[in-house]
Amino acid sequence: MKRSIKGKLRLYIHPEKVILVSLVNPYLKPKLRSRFMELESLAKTAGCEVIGKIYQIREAPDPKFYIGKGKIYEIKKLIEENGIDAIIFDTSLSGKYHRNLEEELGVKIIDRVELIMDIFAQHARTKEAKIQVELAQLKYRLTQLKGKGKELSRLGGGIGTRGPGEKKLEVDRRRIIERIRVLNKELEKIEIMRRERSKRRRNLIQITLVGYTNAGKSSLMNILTNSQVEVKDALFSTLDTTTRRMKTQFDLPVILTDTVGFIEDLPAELLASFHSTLSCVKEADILIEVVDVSEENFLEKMQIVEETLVSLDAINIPRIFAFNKIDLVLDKNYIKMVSKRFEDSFLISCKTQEGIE
Ligand SMILES: Nc1nc2c(ncn2[C@@H]2O[C@H](COP(=O)(O)OP(=O)(O)OP(=O)(O)O)[C@@H](O)[C@H]2O)c(=O)[nH]1
Ligand SMILES: [Mg+2]
Repeated sequence: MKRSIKGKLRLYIHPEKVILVSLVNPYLKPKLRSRFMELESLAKTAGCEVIGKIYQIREAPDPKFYIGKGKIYEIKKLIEENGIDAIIFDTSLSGKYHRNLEEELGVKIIDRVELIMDIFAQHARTKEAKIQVELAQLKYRLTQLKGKGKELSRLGGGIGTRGPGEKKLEVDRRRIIERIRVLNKELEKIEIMRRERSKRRRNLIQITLVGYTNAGKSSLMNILTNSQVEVKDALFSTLDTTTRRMKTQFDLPVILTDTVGFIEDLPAELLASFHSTLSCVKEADILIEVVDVSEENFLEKMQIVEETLVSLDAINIPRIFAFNKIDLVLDKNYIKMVSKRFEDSFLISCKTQEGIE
């Protein structure tokens, strides 16, 4: 136990030990490595220690346990040998799979959606973000309770059970519905204030930073507007919007907004709950898409940003491409060649400030 600065007693609990499980169909096998890497980053960001990784290539999931019997046996052995706290599946699992797996394995079962939401819950700072995350979590819980009268049995606390501010999430269906109603009302009030603010900004040129999570949006925001938005090598560090005046060569009234990043299979519940935070994307005059070109699969991630912009109704907004982290790239010629395919593109480094004026 340690004493925090404010003098409150805080428990420092050991990280939860987890196993990552991915099931892919044969066509998606080439994506397995990058998916596992991303799942591992998500698990680490959520504060877990990854003990094992298991994958299975199958045409279709097993009807009872999602993965095959042999894999279940392998996981059981790992649980016995290592004292595992939770198994994280790289997919959105139905309530039925959740229950069957929990009963069979006797440990907590977490899916990708819950994992992402758990990170959002831990990172939410403002009242608006907290409400949006809790709403998304509760709506997801409800979909899992569908068709069953019984409550969700969640083994233990920690990952997957946390709400914003370490509050425990509601598990009772009736109370979930009531809480969703209350949260929706609160969110409505905040949205009215946000709309007022955005009305006042109508005569300004609005530029919004978009991109995959951890691409360097907040880093670029800080450089361009001299701000101090938190920058971290973690997924979803930013969950709120920051808007600042930006200096330009032409003395135009330009404001720049930094916001939440995207990810493959961004849970629909989160996208819906965050529609007000993400309104700065749809309402922008120009978007700057920040791309981390030090990642080998950056083109795939650009495709996911593309799809997310479609679902946000922002695909027709003029876009500038900032190919970031060029300082980490050895084969700069390849990136230069790729960037030529995009009309307005810049090769930059927020670290060395190369390419940024
Ligand atoms: N080497 C290098 N690292 C960078 C560069 N730009 C950003 N980073 C690092 O990348 C990590 C993520 O940067 P952020 O600015 O927080 O990224 P973000 O897109 O705002 O991420 P989220 O808010 O989590 O979605 C941090 O560790 C940064 O220091 C760069 O040009 N070069
Ligand atoms: Mg950020």
